[in-house]
Amino acid sequence: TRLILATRNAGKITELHAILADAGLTHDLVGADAYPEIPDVKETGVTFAENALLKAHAMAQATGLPAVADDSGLAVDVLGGAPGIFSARWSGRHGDDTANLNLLLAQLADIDTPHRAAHFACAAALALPDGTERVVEGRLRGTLRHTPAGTNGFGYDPILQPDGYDVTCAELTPAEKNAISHRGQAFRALVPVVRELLG
Ligand code: ITT
Ligand code: NA
Repeated sequence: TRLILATRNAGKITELHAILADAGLTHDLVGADAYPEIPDVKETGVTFAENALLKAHAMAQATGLPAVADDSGLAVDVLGGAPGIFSARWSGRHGDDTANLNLLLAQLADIDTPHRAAHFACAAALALPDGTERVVEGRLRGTLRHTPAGTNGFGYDPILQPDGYDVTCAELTPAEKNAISHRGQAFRALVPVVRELLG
């Protein structure tokens, strides 16, 4: 069966293929780029879960196929949880990872390490064409570096050092990151739900 990955973020798609295959999902996974005619839904939700459901439902409705979606971001304690759902466009330029990361580092320049706690959050949603929906969440807690390190991953990976590690997410291998990440946790929890609803 075909299962649509309702995202156009290349970093997410790479991770989702690995996470879902490792979890034993045998569905034919197809990214949103296979459907260029389907417009991106407006992310009008106020939580990761709401936005993930919006994206999954839009794709399931438009294609008539089951879809999973990911809404995710970085929540910084000292910023009251920002950038949060605005992580992809924190600088004003949607998807400009470098600009977003650099703006955040500038905003936190005077904050010292004990006060740089943050976490990645991911909501993983499944929607069926009949309107059935499920959503689960995962988190990865850590501390923000002052200087980026590492070239793996995407987004804010070069500045988040997971708790218990002395490297950033961008210095982990893809397999190491997926084993502990917000996205890995959320989508591994979604797999039994996919199996239950799709077979
Ligand atoms: P889609 O809506 O098409 O899925 P998007 O990039 O707009 O793509 P989001 O609105 O969920 O997706 O934004 C997620 C942003 O949060 C992403 O651009 C990164 O900046 C950040 N982010 C999410 N997961 C991350 C991860 O694993 N590592 C680093 N940064 C991450
Ligand atoms: Na979003």
